[in-house]
Amino acid sequence: MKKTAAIGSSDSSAKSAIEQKIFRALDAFKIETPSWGYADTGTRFGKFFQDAAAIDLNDKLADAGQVHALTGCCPQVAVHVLWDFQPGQNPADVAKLADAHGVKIGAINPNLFQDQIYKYGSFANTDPAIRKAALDHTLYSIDLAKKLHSRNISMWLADGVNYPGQASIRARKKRMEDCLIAAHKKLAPDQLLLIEYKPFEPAFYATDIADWGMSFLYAKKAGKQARVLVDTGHHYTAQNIEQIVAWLLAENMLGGFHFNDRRYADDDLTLGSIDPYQAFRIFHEIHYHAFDNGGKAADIAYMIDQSHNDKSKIEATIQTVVTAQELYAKAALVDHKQLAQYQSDNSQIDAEELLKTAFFTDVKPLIREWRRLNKLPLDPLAAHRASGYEPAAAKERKARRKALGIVQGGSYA
Ligand SMILES: [Mn+2]
Repeated sequence: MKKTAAIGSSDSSAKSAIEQKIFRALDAFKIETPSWGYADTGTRFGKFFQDAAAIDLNDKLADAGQVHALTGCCPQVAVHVLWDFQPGQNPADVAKLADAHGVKIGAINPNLFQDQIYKYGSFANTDPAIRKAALDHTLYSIDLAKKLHSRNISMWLADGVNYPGQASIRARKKRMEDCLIAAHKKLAPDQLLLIEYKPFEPAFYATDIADWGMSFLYAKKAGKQARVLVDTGHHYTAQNIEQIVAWLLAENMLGGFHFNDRRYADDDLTLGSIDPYQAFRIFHEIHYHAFDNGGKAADIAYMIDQSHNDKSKIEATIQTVVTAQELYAKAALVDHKQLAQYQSDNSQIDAEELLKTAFFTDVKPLIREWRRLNKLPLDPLAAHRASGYEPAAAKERKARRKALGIVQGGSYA
């Protein structure tokens, strides 16, 4: 039985093979950070405010720039249209602002869940005027994305109903489809419409896009440029997420991820804090798919969607990114040829051990080496703390809040 060499092995060719796999994985791996992850966010019970939390888009982009400068793998920032753009704001100015902070605007997220008109849904609403308002905002978002050269329009449709009998589930499905088809028609040829799903919350009886199968069918109906977006927190606890990922890869329908970790529901905890093996298994399916595809990796948007109510937002983002790099690199260590052989032989223990060996390999020394070669800090979190960025931001933002009359208070998100 072939053994996977550990790092530090006397077999230098095996060591260099591991090094090559890790460096290649890290060179390719980019993950988008969310603008909202730098601002005060919380739970539905309350927010705990932080002096260093971003106040405006400039702050958010500055924080994202800090994360990218230290990690070298977060060149793009996802934005929410209503949280980040002022009405009538020139997109070119926003692009310039991002440039000034060393980042680019990434996925554009329309806001179809917060306005009062969306009490009974947006695209699935019975009222044609509300559906039109939702569609108009989506088309505006698509246009904004065109001007910002953003490829991904990320659709989080929180539509759903709370009580049995309240709505025709089939009629809601049809209205949702019609709006998605109308939105898809306005995409530029290089744009993608990513459709996110979630089993429950905010609706607690029937969510209109409750699982990956519904997202998949909506995407197929919408058109060729629609894909499924997998938010790792949007599954029931026992769900096998990597199996969903493998299916979507096989069907060329995986558009991207919103990464976060969870223990109970959509907890929005830091990636890898609860179940790092889960994220590893997802990355494994992606690497294995690339192996079977002649080494060509699927074009997937890796994004973070987390809410840090009590952790420092920038530190938590750096922690997430570093963890994502480690798990992606570990998953790249799986010997796919050997795995395929074990699978064909039904050698289940050997196959399983191959995954576990990769997972338990300490990739940190080689990731540090990759950082050194790329002129990045060897320890991004330590470098961030040493930079004094956060205390300075806290001081300046606290004073600016005071000058602007912004009161951090209230108990409801
Ligand atoms: Mn999400």
